[in-house]
Amino acid sequence: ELLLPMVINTWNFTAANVLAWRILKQSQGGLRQTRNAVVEGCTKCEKLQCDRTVGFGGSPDENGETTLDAMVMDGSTMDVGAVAGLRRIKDAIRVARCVLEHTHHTMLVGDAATDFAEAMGFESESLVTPESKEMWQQWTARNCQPNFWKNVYPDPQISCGPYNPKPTPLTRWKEDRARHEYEMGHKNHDTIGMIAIDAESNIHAGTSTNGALHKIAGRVGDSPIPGAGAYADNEVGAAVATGDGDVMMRFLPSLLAVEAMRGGKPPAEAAEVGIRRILKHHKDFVGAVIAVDRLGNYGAACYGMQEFPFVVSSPAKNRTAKDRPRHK
Ligand code: SD4
Repeated sequence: ELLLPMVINTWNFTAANVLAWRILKQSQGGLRQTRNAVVEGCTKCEKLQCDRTVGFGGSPDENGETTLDAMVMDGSTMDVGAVAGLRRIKDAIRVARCVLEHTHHTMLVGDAATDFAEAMGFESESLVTPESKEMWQQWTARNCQPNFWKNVYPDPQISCGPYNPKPTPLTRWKEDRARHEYEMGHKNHDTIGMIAIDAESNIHAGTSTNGALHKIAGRVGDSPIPGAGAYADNEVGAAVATGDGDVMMRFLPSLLAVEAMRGGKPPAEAAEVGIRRILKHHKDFVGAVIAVDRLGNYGAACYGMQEFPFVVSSPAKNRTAKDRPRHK
């Protein structure tokens, strides 16, 4: 069975997969298109604001602003381009690509990344939408419900006060996020992570996200960090991760998965290695890893979610596959 070329990505982000697959198939004739496939596939999600967790107008931070994290990694050269906390630019992964192709650096952050993007010709504009403003207002309004906060801030003047000044923001963030995740049934974490492999086993992996809900301004997740959000090595394969980035980035689950495949594990087991390592230390963690070997065999593992859908296109398959249910 022919498994290559292939495009695989997290969640039900089918439109991104379809576009990447179309680009990749144009590679027949020797032109390597895996980079275009991953970058333009993830760009599709940024434009569609997939699940409102990719692209502009989602996951507003404490100041009401949306910032973007993205990365692209080339498994043949081991080059990486990434942006973190990118402000006022919608095309996060295209800017990450510019970091890869036009600099000797790996990652640019914040306002300076915006300056770089503008120098590369990207338009700067607000990433706030009426919807993200509403999300932010609801979040801040919720912080003013005296009952919810009375255990955290016994003084009703503080718990129900104006949003500024900000008392112990970390505590508030954790409490509010826990409550939100309960309400949403863990719908918080929806980064796009995509892997494209051509017929010669050339690999690119990439990610794009607007990060986590209810974050302090300046927070960066796992997605732009090589080995955490994604990793690719033509000699072995690639992996991408999605989930609670604050925890995941401490364990580099994508690197763990690739190294497990290098050690001989099949992809599904390799993906599990990353998840299990995190679980040893964080029982309440929510996340998933997809792993693909250089021949196009793939597998995934998830924890803390009912199911983890992902999308695959290859000569053998063009469908949405569902991973096994959560591990115990
Ligand atoms: C982050 N990992 O910034 C991202 C969020 C996410 O699926 O949704 N991942 O933590």
